Amino acid sequence: MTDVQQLLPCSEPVRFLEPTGTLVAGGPGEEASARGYAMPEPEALVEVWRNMVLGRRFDAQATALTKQGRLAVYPSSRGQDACQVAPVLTMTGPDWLFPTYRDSMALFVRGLNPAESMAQLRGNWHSGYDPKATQTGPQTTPLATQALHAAGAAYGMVRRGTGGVALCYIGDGATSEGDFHEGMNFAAVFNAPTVFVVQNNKYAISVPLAKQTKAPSLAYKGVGYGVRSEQVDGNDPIAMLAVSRAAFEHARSGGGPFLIEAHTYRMEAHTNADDATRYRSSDEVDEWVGRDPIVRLQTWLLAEGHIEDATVEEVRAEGEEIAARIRSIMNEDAVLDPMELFEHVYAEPTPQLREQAAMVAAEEALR
Ligand SMILES: Cc1ncc(C[n+]2csc(CCOP(=O)(O)OP(=O)(O)O)c2C)c(N)n1
Repeated sequence: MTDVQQLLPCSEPVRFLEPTGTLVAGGPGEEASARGYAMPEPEALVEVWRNMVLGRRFDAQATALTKQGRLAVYPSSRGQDACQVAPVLTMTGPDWLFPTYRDSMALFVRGLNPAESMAQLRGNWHSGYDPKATQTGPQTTPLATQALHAAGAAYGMVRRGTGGVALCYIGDGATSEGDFHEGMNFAAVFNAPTVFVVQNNKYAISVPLAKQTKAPSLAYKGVGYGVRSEQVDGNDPIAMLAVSRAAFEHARSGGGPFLIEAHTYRMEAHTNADDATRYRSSDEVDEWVGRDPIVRLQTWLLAEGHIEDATVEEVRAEGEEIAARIRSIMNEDAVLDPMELFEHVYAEPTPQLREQAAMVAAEEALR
């Protein structure tokens, strides 16, 4: 293969498992095999399935908490479960994660304490967890800024010789941002071990992909920077794990960054504040519900005897316990100091800020 061919994605999204839950006849194809994407072992796939089931229960609970006024906002990743789980399970000790607002399920799978990870979505604090202690950047809302954080952190890990890889999630819409360009370019030029996972869920709020890009696949955006790139069926958990493993291996072994475009779909609205029926049809949603990544893998695991009906019931029950624990955590009111509003705004507070802080302090004193 020429250098350019080594960067190019497969002509079709990599797929191991059909939406019906049977393996693709003849395997994922010559192109995918030539790129080294190998069928993962069943135990790893059971772990992906288990985490998807638990992650989805977490996601459903978080959505319910918005309806109960316990969370201010929640961007669901229901339907994107394979994208949220497989790359995170590929991470090892020295690696760092750089998530967006959409990636709460990934944080849950990473093992973050929900009381801390949900503080921001509750509107209590900028980021409730300690990025250094958890090796996880804050969930960024300014689109694509995390691409710069990830590329910089990855380069820092090379300089320090930690052997770590930075995993960066990003949305399809955010690949139109300048920060995406700068992050990709920096990572490529400095050979920074960064795995960019573009979750192409087909919409940037109400803007469909066709109004976002003319690129035949978002993976081609990586090629322009000299970044090895791939497109994957993001609702096929087997393909997501196989390609994530290759991407991490490529980055960790000095090959530089890797871009994965995961073709997937956001089954819920953009957030609880959005009405998705205004810009997409229920037929379209139903079609994607039929490609549910959990049902797909579960069907195959059951058919192959890697799990049993009892395993499904056990994991379901575990999910209910987790949901109950999250409810009780989130039903407790956090103790907040309103004066914190004025901290960390400027190194030297402006006169206006001091005046406002004095007003709030006076009101608080009357309580
Ligand atoms: C720099 C910036 N511009 C605009 C917005 C407003 N905004 C929030 S989410 C969003 C759509 C993002 O879509 P995408 O990147 O596809 O991610 P998804 O929400 O689908 O996960 C926009 C435009 C923002 N948060 N930051």
